[in-house]
Amino acid sequence: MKKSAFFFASLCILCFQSCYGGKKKPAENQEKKIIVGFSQIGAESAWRTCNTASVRDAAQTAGIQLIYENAEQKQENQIKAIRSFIVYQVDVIVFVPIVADGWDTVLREAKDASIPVLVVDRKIHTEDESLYAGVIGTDSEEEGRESARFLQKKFHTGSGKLPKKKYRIFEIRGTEDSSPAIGRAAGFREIIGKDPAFEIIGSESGDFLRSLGKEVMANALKSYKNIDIVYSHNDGMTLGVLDELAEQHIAAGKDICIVSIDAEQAAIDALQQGKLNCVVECNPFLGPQVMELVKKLAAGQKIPMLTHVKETVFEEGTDLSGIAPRGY
Ligand code: GZL
Repeated sequence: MKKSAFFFASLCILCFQSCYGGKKKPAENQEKKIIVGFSQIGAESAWRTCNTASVRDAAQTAGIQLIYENAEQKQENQIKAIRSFIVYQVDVIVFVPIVADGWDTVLREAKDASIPVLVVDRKIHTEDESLYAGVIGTDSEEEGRESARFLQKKFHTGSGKLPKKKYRIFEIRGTEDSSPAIGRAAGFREIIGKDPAFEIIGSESGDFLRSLGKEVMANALKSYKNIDIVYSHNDGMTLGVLDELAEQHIAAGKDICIVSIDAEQAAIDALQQGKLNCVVECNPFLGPQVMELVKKLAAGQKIPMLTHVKETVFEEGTDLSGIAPRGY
């Protein structure tokens, strides 16, 4: 290589190192610290904030260096963050996909850089499963089915006797095109859609936000007569529903039956006060299990393609006194 070309190439590498720092080599006898790039959706709900804290605390406990990027609810920010992790040559990339589609290109770049990717909480749609090492999260379809099973129990259907009129359900969905919104809608319909005692009269997205949950509920009350049931995809939006019903002097949990998902403390409190009828748990405390999987990936080991965390259902009319503090 000519001297000038060599000089130019060296200059590029130096500039690159100064921009991104590049991975530091450990001192002789120092154990190499695992470096993880973590792209999180943002802070749209108490669940998300708790999930972020769980991952960050677990990284600290495990002695893993975490480079944390908050995408502020934008997929393009997540893609930029993943690209920066690749340039930095992290050992493992961990990300929560805000929506299910649109990840193949950047995940192929990570694969080409031989950096394993762990998908956390939400899922992605891809034809090429080799683009990620595995996913650990919650079973959104089952959360939707559990919500439907509670309604069947409460309204005594499944026994063949049909009510004089169908029970009218209004659904408030989570973030459009996100795997929890898709899964919770599909799981719910798998059961309710086959039950002639119910009809879903309307469905709008509240984007997992309390403010939009309130707005969507206000619009639904204007647009539909006799809503019997509200099925809300997360507690944040449900708290917005409760805000709106209180303003309109509608007795939540009595005039309208409400089923919600997450099980944050405020929702459990509302359940115990009779303002909610069923709360399906969605577990945000994924941090410790994420770090166990990270260690395996950093050591070049395989991990399961899918790990679902355990979840439970809290229902009215059962002993609610024993519910442990939710931690968020
Ligand atoms: C579900 C998670 C959802 C929660 C919401 O796995 O992605 O996102 O249900 C959160 O509260 O905003």
